[in-house]
Amino acid sequence: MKYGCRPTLDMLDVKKIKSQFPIFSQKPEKGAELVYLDNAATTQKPQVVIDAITNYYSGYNSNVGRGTYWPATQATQAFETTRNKVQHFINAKSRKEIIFTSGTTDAINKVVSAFLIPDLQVGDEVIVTEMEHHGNFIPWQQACLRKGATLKMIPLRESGDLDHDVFEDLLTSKTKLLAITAVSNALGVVNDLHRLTSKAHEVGGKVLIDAAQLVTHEKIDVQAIDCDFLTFSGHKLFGPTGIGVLYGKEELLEAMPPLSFGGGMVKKVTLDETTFADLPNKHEAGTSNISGVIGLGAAIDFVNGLGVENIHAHTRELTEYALERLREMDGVTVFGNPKERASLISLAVRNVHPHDVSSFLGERGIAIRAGHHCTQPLMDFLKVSGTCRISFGIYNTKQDVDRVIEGLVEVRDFFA
Ligand code: C6P
Repeated sequence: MKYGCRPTLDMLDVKKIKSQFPIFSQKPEKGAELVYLDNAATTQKPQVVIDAITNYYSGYNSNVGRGTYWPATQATQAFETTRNKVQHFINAKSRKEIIFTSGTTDAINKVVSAFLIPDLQVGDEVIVTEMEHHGNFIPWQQACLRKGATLKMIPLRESGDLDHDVFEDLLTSKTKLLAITAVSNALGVVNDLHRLTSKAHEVGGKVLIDAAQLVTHEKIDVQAIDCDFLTFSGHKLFGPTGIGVLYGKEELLEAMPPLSFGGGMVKKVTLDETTFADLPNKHEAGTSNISGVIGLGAAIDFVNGLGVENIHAHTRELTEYALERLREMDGVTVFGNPKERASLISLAVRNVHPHDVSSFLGERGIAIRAGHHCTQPLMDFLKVSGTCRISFGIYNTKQDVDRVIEGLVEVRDFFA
């Protein structure tokens, strides 16, 4: 679909979109129909993505970048076409800047070991935030501990927004890197990436953005943000698990040692030395997750067909409706009140453990997540061990919101 003729929200037929996700057509023998409200954990998969993976395995299964026979050339073309799709999806300058990884966590770990650690000196500083997912926290923390560097943390204001005044005070000439999530997976806070990035650059720091939760929230433009690295996972974008993307500015990826070593990433190997392939192959050792890449390509087509802005408009409407209903409820606390919120809500039911809430709802076919959401520093800030999280996707409806609210009323009254 051409950009200019995308459907508007009113034209999006959610029922029709939902029918493209086979999981929702299941009629469970026992229990209620699935109300899936755990989209921040992973999204469901549309038939086009499942078909793309099946077609690869049944129609042209081969390794890529090696063979010259027909299934291999077709597989290589599908694989490399996805790289172009990712490039355009995030508006990277060049396809050489797109490296396939197994996910966000893998991409961040690779930047830590190939970019940060080799140059990290005692006394250098890395800045993260109090809202980071452990995947964008522990790798930096461990690198700093190992190398005698300092890990600094941008605190949150009561609303859940970052405290930008403190952030600016944290920046020094020793700031090596700022690692920041675009969207908090536990509070839904959306960060001001342009402002944070430009401030870090003023002191010469590099910036990595964890975009795991951003991909269905807004159209990503790495050139406009001017970040140095950006990572995301396919499975939160209606794509398969086990595939993710590392974007890096070409000059940085060029200067870095390979993310890992092995087949497919070399020009010449002798007993004494190895010369490495050009970007992007230099950073993709071994056989890639080919079906995952092809599935990711189909997921990007699916999302482009709908328009990220339309997905977001729909899920934002549901989020606002849910917030309105939750705020009317006695015995329920919503965490955070950020300036800009993505399509997720963390809450607590008075005197009920989050896991009891999620189990109770789960028995009624309502899928939410409970726990610390891999954000324990944030839970410490909130002074709780965990929360209940509702997160919306394109196939959710107001009826789903009503179902979860009814469930919360029941759980509250049951445990009262
Ligand atoms: N958050 C959630 O339920 P992986 O597992 O590598 O695909 O993504 C890790 C990750 C990194 N950053 C953020 C902001 C995330 O939300 C996640 C994954 C899931 O919130 C699973 S814990």
